[in-house]
Amino acid sequence: MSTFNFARKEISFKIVYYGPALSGKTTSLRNIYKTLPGKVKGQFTSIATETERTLFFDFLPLELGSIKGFKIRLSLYTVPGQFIYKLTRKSVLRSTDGIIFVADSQRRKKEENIYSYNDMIENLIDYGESLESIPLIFQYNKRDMENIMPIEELQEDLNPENKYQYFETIAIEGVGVLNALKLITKLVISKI
Ligand SMILES: Nc1nc2c(ncn2[C@@H]2O[C@H](COP(=O)(O)OP(=O)(O)OP(=O)(O)O)[C@@H](O)[C@H]2O)c(=O)[nH]1
Ligand SMILES: [Mg+2]
Repeated sequence: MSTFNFARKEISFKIVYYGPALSGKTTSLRNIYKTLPGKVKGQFTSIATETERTLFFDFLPLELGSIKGFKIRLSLYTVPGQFIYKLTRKSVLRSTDGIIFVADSQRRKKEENIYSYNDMIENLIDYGESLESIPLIFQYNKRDMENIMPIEELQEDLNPENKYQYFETIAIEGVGVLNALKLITKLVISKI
């Protein structure tokens, strides 16, 4: 839920990177952190296991320019994709203003993508929310890998009515990641 702070003239938005385990959510956030200039980004916080798997969440605050005298703050989060962290995923998703669903393009991840998408929808429903009110876009990630599904197949699995925009991304190289962030930012801001 976007929050207005009239005293400080700030508006804050929360954006969550959702998706199955190892799809590239943390890598996307790290790349954003690496790419953006110092004056825009705050500290990158990652609560992860020794093997770099997200344990609770990653967090990156950004401070963009002003709109009509209000400073725009973004809080970017990633959920832990591993199956066992279902409850943590749900709590990270709470009160989000926008979602970037990071799907893994590898064919062997087909079912996991679909499972994760449905898990996200269920969590939103439990919070009394839906995609009618929360902007969503897709990152079809790992486009550099072998044995990946064509975009049409990913669309059919996750976005069959083509309701949401998507980006083909290679998070380790930063390809498409910033464009996805720009679009979701535009969508959440335009909602207010
Ligand atoms: N080849 C390739 N590897 C990628 C890409 N994006 C991420 N990876 C690799 O995939 C692995 C998992 O990436 P993470 O970003 O940690 O995945 P995650 O979605 O945060 O995983 P969880 O925290 O377990 O949910 C890492 O070894 C990354 O380097 C990509 O676009 N291409
Ligand atoms: Mg992660």
